[in-house]
Amino acid sequence: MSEHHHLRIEKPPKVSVGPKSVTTASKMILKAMPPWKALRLLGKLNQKKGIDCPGCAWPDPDKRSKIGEFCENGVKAIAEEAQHKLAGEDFFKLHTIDSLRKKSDYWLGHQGRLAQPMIKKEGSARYEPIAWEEAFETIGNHLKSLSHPDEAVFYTSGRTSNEAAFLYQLFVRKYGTNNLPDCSNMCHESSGIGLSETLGIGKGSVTLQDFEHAEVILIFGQNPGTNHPRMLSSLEKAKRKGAKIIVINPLKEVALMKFKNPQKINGWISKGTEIADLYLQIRINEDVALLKAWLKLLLQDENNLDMDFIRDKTSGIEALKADLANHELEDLIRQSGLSKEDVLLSAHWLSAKNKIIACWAMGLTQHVNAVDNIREIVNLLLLKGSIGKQGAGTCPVRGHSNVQGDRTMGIWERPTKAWTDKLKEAFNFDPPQSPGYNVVETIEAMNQNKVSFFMALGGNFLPAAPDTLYTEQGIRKCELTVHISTKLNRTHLAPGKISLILPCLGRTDKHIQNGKEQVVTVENSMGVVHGSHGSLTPPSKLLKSEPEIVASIAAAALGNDDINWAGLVEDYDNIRALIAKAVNGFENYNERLKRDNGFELPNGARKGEFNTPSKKAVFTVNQLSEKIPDGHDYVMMTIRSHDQFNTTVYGMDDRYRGVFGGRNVVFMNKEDMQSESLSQGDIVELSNNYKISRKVAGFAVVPYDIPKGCVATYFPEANPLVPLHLHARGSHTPASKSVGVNVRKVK
Ligand SMILES: Nc1nc2c(c(=O)[nH]1)N[C@H]1C(S)=C(S)[C@@H](COP(=O)(O)OP(=O)(O)OC[C@H]3O[C@@H](n4cnc5c(=O)[nH]c(N)nc54)[C@H](O)[C@@H]3O)O[C@H]1N2
Ligand SMILES: Nc1nc2c(c(=O)[nH]1)N[C@H]1C(S)=C(S)[C@@H](COP(=O)(O)OP(=O)(O)OC[C@H]3O[C@@H](n4cnc5c(=O)[nH]c(N)nc54)[C@H](O)[C@@H]3O)O[C@H]1N2
Ligand SMILES: [Mo]
Repeated sequence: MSEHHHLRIEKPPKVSVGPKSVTTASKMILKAMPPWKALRLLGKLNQKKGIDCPGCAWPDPDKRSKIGEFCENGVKAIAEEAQHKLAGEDFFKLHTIDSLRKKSDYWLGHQGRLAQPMIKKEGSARYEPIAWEEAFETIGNHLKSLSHPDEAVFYTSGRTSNEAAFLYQLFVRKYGTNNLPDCSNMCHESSGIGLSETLGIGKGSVTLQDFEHAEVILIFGQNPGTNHPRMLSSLEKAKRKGAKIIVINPLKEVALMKFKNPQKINGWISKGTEIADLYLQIRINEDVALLKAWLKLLLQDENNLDMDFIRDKTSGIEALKADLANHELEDLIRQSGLSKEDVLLSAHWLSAKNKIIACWAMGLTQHVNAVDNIREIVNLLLLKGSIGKQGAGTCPVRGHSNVQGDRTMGIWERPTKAWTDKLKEAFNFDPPQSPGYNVVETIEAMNQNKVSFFMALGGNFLPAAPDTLYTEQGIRKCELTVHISTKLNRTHLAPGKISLILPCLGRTDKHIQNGKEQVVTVENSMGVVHGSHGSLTPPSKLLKSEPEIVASIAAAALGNDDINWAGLVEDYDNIRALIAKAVNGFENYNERLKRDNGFELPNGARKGEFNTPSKKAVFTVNQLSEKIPDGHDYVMMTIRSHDQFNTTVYGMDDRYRGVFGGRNVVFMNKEDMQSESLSQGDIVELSNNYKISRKVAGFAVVPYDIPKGCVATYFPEANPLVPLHLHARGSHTPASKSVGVNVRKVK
């Protein structure tokens, strides 16, 4: 609780980005590396032939700023990775695993880059060095010893390049399992499921250019000022061209209200651009109620709708109308927590316009009815014919910089038949057909002793997952855990009986194979595939690239395999030649990559072609939010602060929400505080009681402009409260934005 000595709460600022963001980022990068290195890196960020920013998956504009595309959180992401400091043999000699567990995530992340392969042997209390070859042999032998390939699980996080991801899934399927859970399972899985079912493709349909033609942009459940800062430039441009922006979010996120563009000098001195024309402060998880209200209002007059589109391109409108007839407008508005005026005004704007873009992120995907959220947005766009035309469409804003690419490369526990058929044809083996474990199922299977081997290609599984205690218990039951990582993290500290840490090159590092510099490729949020050219000398000579590590493990586990794994990684062009053979849309991959901006993958919905069984876009009937179980007073969302990347804590401040020096806080409505007799800074315990009772203690109360009955905490501190089995219907995405909790003052 000592952290609260430093906690300072201020009024949130009125404008985002601007000069403050440049100074904050500069300070952070200069702490991590000398100025010459910082300048070199910044000049390469998101430039053609430069480094794809590991910060998020927002696409780069065709025309880029000469000084580098500045983004505060992009700079923080590379400062975090390109640290000068090293955590190697000496570091691990100093600390037992138990002593490291007592440190904060911030401390763990600031011990430098992992420098050499390490092993925790059975019964040992610490990690010690191991040679690469021995590490690969240990893994290969263990995998060969399992009685069934399904006893092994292979997790992926979304920074992994296309090359590493493709090799990984090929190896895992040749080994014989589809146990390929990934961070997507906790992230945009609900979007993928909802969009595939209704529009025939799990990805968004818009391009960056569409933002310049949109008449209305809806931004649901997303905080781009922190998580996708480069999106703000697109929104600013859209506003200048006359688009109206409607934000739907329980919190007033400052960057969605006012933004000063750091790319432009007048952005520094002006008052900033107002982003939202209307800010709908909805109650947590009541988006379907609002959407249904809009649908009802639009359906009152055919002139509001695109009747030709509905007739020619869609199916299911009658069932939708019948469902809406069961709901009263007044009830829906009341449930949303919004004022009638605001709902009517926004519906009026939607009725008059036809080019609508809907953007969303975790505020919609992490609820029990998350897939319903996405499908209800599709209903709205279909009524308006706002799909498959310029200035309109779906825009799920992805998280990790290559999370979309990893899925395109086959990282999926439920591969389609088309995918496995193509693998079979290209590689002449029988890929497993039965579905593998997703994240939630992995945790359950571990706890039931069905999993003996857990490997992670990146990420930080333990704190990212729901029900931290149960997840930790599961991981510790494994015989062997393997972590391919750049930085020390909490999952390394919950080892299986034996545990390996295999340190890899990061996005900023040069990949040299056979004396030749290599390029890796990634896919952004809008389906453009392009290269990323690391430019720094790797911090330690003992690091290997992800493709090389994966290939070496494959060779060790599969023995006499007909794929020349070592030969493949000698030149990444060889891997891309395989991808070209096995993945639709990647024909002539190597040649097309040489084009400056990369290339766009096929996207039916973008052209108004829907790859559903009926070849039509599908209207669906969706459910309103679930009630929080009795005995819980508040619904809690777990969100990101401005100083973190998922489980990586860059710093202790959340500047845009006025919170400094601490992360164990709970944002509450002032009236709720009054009724609980709570004052700012009071220390509370948060608890809940689903099937299992859970609590976290030592959270300081922060009064905030948030709807009554709703509270917010930071991820991952509040993850112990997210029940494992509270997840989205259809996608299994943990409902980490709508968890029932109680708040109790600690005397
Ligand atoms: N700097 C930085 N960049 C990142 C990340 C990071 O941690 N740091 N993470 C990356 C990843 S993996 C991802 S997935 C994205 C995440 O990007 P976001 O989705 O923007 O991240 P969250 O902080 O989870 O924010 C969710 C937003 O949804 C709102 N919200 C919560 N519940 C509801 C609801 O029921 N309805 C509505 N309408 N809104 C709701 C919250 O108030 C918040 O503004 O960012 C990516 N980029
Ligand atoms: N309660 C709650 N839980 C959530 C969320 C939430 O909003 N609320 N969000 C969910 C979401 S959207 C996501 S995406 C997941 C994130 O889950 P993960 O993707 O598993 O977690 P990260 O924190 O992004 O992973 C950070 C680690 O990745 C490693 N790393 C960084 N760069 C590289 C690299 O280039 N290569 C390799 N091999 N390793 C690297 C570092 O060791 C670092 O410690 O968390 C989910 N969990
Ligand atoms: Mo994510």
